[in-house]
Amino acid sequence: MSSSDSILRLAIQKKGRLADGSFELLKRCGLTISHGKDKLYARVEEMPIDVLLVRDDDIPAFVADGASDIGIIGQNVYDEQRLTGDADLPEEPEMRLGFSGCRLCIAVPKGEGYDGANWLEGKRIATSYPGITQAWLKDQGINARTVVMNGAVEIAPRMNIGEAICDIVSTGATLDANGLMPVETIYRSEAILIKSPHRLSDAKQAVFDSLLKRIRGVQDSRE
Ligand code: PRT
Ligand code: ZN
Repeated sequence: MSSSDSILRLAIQKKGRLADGSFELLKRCGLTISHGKDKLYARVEEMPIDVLLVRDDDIPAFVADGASDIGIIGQNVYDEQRLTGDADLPEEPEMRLGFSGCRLCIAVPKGEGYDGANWLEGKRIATSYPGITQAWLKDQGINARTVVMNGAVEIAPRMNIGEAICDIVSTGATLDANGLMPVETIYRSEAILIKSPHRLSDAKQAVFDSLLKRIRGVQDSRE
């Protein structure tokens, strides 16, 4: 058996709002990783696991393709790619991990007479999450256009790109600083563990099972 058949590959975010929680989880699992700042790979010392350090947006496709066996990703990014991307992703994550929590909110300029979801009828909503936003609009029976922006969504109303936005909110400070107020919470997210739909070799499956056991142990000790 070649080593690539027995070493489990885990993709995590290299740097950002998921990275700290992901490294912390591994540490609490009793796993040490040697990780150079500019490296793409790190190796877990205690178990045959290679850690791929990448941009979060790339993780679902890596896992769908089997380039990585498992990954840690924000549920928001996962569901958006599931709804709008072409990767073949299972509907249910393997496990919810409880960190990097946030919500997706519709927000409008302060002082707008927002009086419920019908206010959005016929309007333009700027967002990086057109899939999740349109799914919610459909559920509400509302027709509105989504205008896709990949960053700085909060400036859209001022630039007259949209009458409303739908973006990630955690403290609400960003909305407030931009003269916006949240009016609907349409989605709640946290970090999730996802697994490739491709069958793992027996050796990898055994490593995965013992990793899951360690993660469950960490989560039980928190409750
Ligand atoms: O470089 P890379 O592509 O890997 O990272 P990224 O910049 O795409 O993502 P990153 O690290 O910012 O976020 C990764 C994931 O963390 C997101 O997909 C969410 O699942 C989760 N998360 C948790 C957040 C936040 N909290 C958050 N506050 N993601 C983004 N934000 C941003 C939000 O976009 C807005 O600009 O923070 C701002 C709002 O924060 P408040 O506190 O002002 O409300
Ligand atoms: Zn990203």
